[in-house]
Order: sequence, then structure tokens, then C-alpha cells
Amino acid sequence: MADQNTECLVLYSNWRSSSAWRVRIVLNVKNILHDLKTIRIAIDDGEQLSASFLSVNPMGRVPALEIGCNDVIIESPAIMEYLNERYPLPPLLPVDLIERAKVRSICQIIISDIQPLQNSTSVLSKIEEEKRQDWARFWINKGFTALEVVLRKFSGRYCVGNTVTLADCCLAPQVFNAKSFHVDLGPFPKIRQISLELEKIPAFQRAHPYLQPDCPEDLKV
Ligand SMILES: N[C@@H](CCC(=O)N[C@@H](CS)C(=O)NCC(=O)O)C(=O)O
Repeated sequence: MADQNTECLVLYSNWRSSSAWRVRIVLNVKNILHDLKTIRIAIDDGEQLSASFLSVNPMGRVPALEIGCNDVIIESPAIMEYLNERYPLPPLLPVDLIERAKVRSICQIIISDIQPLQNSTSVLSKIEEEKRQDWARFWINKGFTALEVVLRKFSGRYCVGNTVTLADCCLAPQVFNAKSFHVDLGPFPKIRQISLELEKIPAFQRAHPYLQPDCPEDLKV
């Protein structure tokens, strides 16, 4: 597919951010030309807290998408939906309204009910260091337990039916996070099966943290 851009896009990203990773997948699936600005995230002195980045996203979080000279969109669901509407091919939401709602339900389980509790630097920093892993594992397990039930009803080859959707763009990074926190994926066969399918897709592969320019050299592939 040819690049479909008519506007200049800059994604503020971080190699390890699963929220930015969702958006990177959407950009890749749709072959949308863009530049990356990488933001170094750290608890106390990260670039996400700098005045210049706070002027881009007052929440101090990635991702943010700059569009041309005047517009910035923050929050990954808003960015993904914008890209899906602005660059319709291939569509990442089904036509059928119920199917669309199913996709958005899965996105929200991950975006609202799992990721913020386990991956946001500012949240984990409020928990004693030795308790952070257990905390993260607890919330991922809770979310994945529900997600496994939902996927048993909704999924085909991918999260909803047999076509890649925004739900898949959210699932792949969340499975990576689960593995980094050593969550036992044994009880989640559907999640594992879909994740294996997603790993085969080049657009998903190219968005992987270990291929990002700001990934530490010892992890780069
Ligand atoms: N609701 C936001 C969450 C973004 C988010 O949590 N980003 C994390 C990285 S995955 C971040 O920038 N954390 C910096 C911090 O918490 O200070 C979205 O979906 O875009």
C-alpha cells in the first residue's frame, strides 16, 4: 500500500511505552508517514516532565501526535481513532456497530483498566519499590482474566473476528508488558493464541520496542 499522508505528523514516543506502541502499530498498519520524537521517561527527572513537553501534553505522558504546525492530539485512544478516520485504509474498526463496540470494549479493558495501573511511571512510583512487581502482576492478571472470557466470545483469528482491529493494536503491547512482569500466561490460551498471530504481522513487528531508536543498545535487535 502507498503512503497515504497529506499532512506532517510527529509522534512523541518512548521505546518502552505500551501506549505509544499502540499508536506506532496503527501508523504502520496504515502505512502513514511520520516522524518520531523520542521522550526519555524517568520517575523524577524524565523529559516527560520538562516544560517543553508539558506544553505538548500537559499530562506529561506519551504518546502525543503533532499534526502540522498547529494541532496536537493526546491520549492514545483519541489518536488511534483520529488516524483511523483520517486514514481509512485498512479500516481498524468493523462496519457493524455491535462489532465496533466489541473492539472498543477490548481497547478499554486494556487502556483504562490494566495499563494505567501497571505501566505509568507516575503511578508505580507511588508504590514501595519491592511491592511494584506484585502490584503490576495483580492488575494484569485481573484484567487478563476478564479479557480471556471476552475473547472467547468475540475472537476469531484476531481479537474480534478474523480482521486486525484497534483491539489487536492494544493487545500486543499489553502481552509484552505481562511477560516483562513475569505474569504466567498459562491460564490465558486465547490471549496467547492471538498474540502469536499478531507477532507474525510485519507492521506489528516494526513497532516493537527493541526496534525503536531510543531503545538501549544492549536490547536492540
Ligand atoms: N491514557 C494515556 C496513558 C499514557 C501513559 O500512561 N503513558 C506512559 C507511558 S506508557 C507515560 O508517559 N508515563 C510517564 C509518567 O507516568 O510520568 C494514553 O492512553 O495515552
